[in-house]
Amino acid sequence: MADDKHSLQPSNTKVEALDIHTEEGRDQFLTTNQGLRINDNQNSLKAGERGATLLEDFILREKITHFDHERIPERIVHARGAAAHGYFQVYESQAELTRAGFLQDPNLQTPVFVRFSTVAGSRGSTDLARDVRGFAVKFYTSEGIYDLVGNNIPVFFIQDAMKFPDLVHAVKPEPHNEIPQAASAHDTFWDFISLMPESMHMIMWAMSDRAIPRSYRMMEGFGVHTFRLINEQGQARFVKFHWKPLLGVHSVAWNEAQKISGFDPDFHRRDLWEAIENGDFPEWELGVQIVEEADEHKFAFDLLDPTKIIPEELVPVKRIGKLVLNRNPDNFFAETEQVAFHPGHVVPGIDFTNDPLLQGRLFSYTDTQLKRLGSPNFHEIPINRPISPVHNNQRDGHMRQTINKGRVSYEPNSLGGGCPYQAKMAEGGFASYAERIDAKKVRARSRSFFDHYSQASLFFNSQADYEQEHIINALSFELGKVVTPSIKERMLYHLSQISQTLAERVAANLGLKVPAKIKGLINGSVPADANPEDYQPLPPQDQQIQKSAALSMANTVKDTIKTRQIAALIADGFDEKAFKTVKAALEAEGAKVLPVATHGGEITGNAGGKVKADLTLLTVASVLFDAVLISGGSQAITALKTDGDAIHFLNEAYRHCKAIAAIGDAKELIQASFIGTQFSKASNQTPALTGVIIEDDAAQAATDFIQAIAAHRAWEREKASKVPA
Ligand code: HDE
Repeated sequence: MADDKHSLQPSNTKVEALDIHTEEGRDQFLTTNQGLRINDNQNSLKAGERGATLLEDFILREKITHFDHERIPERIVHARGAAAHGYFQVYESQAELTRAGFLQDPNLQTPVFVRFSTVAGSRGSTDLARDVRGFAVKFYTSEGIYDLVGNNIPVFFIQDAMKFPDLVHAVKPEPHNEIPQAASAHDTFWDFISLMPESMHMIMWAMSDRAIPRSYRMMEGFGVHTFRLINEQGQARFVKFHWKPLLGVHSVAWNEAQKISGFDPDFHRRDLWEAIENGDFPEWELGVQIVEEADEHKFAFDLLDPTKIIPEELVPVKRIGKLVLNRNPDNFFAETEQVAFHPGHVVPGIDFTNDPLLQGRLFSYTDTQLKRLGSPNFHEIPINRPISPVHNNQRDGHMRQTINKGRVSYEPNSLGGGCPYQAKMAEGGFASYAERIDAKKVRARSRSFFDHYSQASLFFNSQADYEQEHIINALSFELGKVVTPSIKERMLYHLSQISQTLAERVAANLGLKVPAKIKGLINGSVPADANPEDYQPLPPQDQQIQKSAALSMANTVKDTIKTRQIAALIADGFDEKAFKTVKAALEAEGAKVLPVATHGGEITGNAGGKVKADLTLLTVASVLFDAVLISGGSQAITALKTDGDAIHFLNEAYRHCKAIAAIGDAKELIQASFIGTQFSKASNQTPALTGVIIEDDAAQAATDFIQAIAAHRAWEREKASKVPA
């Protein structure tokens, strides 16, 4: 009888006699979920070797039943995400602003779990979709969980939660054919948007490069809504939350984003994971914009309107602490998938405002977790458990983990000694901010929410030339994919309210004219027959900001190349000395130099040294890197010059405005590529050659290359030349 199933173990598995009474011994064996050791995991129980499988096979049934139930509903929005553990530490006590415990002590590190996400695509979609990114932070504070559930864009599409299901239905794949996945470039989205003028500010952001980040580590985060901070004395102030990445805010090019989606749909997820594995811990500073209660009405926009920012020129962002992500999850499902955020998870000292979008969110998130995680006990899933103790009289329910003791499950009680008690404020009890309310019950929107274009214009006008160009191209791409002409026309009208140039440029690309007027706008607050000019109270001139430097990514941090991925194109015979010199210089600045070779295995340099090439031109593409280094070596350059993939690699990196360094005879490879055509045209100073370093001296090349990589992209090249790649 073949009962010694150890003999079925793969031959390289070491099987030793273990003491089954030790933990180690017990851990060695495959068991059922009831702890029964399994003797055969290869064959189901049959009526004879060639017979039918028996219903009796409880081991098979348990295994397959569990498998059948492995999937839970994905998030209706933000389904695709990646997350990491870390900590938050305040720089100095914020007691003056808030009584929140985790914002008091600069020596305290509060554990956090942060999940980044795209919004529209499903779980298996691509990271590089043009989309808003979620930026949700769970703080495990000693006073309970605090969730700051924000986005990488500081405003939102709609002003009232009532419109959220419509917005999401419009952007998701169209219901009749489930097309397109993870894309807003289709009729239903733009149909809805073109009927919602309040979305125009957000549209400017979503069509900008903010919607195609280089990395989760290089995006800003925003709480979006105005919240309240309340200090020990009960004094309240308005607050907007910001996350500022220390590596700066950077994006990729749209053409690049589309290609990355094919080459590596996990690009952002992998980037986050690898940075943390490499010890390059992503960091952000928490910023606050504080507005005194007395100043609530001093702005040209309403603080409660989530389609508006507070320009940093009006209220500066004060950086009060640092977020560091330093540990990857152990298990994607257990942590990243099961984490349950909720803007209503607050701690004493942080409170809400009447932003009508925020108010709706306060209901939605618990509801969605009940559906998605299946039970009101989702707070007991390890990733959702507060570190502070939970004591209440809630009981039972699906998958209850806590074993509550005793017979008392009500309050007030005397049988349980009155426990658990309510906490007074002085004992850390949460008491909602006693905002004075004296109002009629209405379904309406305040007129102070009606200016839909000023801040959209502010955003567009604040962009650098090349950023405006990208917005024009993005809108032309998206509306170019729209089939219904009236939708495009409505959008052109709205764009003309933001910037006439913007509207005309997009119209020219679409082969349409900008309409002077459009009828029938409906946005829930504006009568269908209203003339837009009648209902847009423009802010007083002295309160209008024409440009805000903080809105342009051109003004971001550009002094570091930390964690940048540099492709070193090599082939046998490469110039080892130059390669080593530049590699050492880049690595000293924290960049990663990754040899990309003509073949796998070992590549032999011109002095006989060997480099292991994990990446080859067959497996990777330029879009997966920030910059390209070619170290020269005549034999290598001869091989690369005749390799179509190598030439394409260079052309494409050039098209996407990346830094390129060629040392010594590597210049020949540059000349064999499209970049060579730019040399014949002009001198080294032309914008077409910004960020292209051609040098004989490796040390000098390294210095110039580092500067060019830190600038992130030489976007001025886009204007100078059109590249066939
Ligand atoms: Fe969300 N949102 N949202 N949202 N949201 C969800 O909750 C919702 C809004 C945001 O990584 C859902 O657990 C409504 C604004 C992030 O797990 C759901 C409204 C902002 C995440 C939901 C909004 C966000 C979500 C889906 C309008 C930026 C991902 C799954 C009233 C401030 C969190 C889930 C994660 C997730 C509802 C608007 C950010 C359905 C009803 C504005 C980052 O509950």
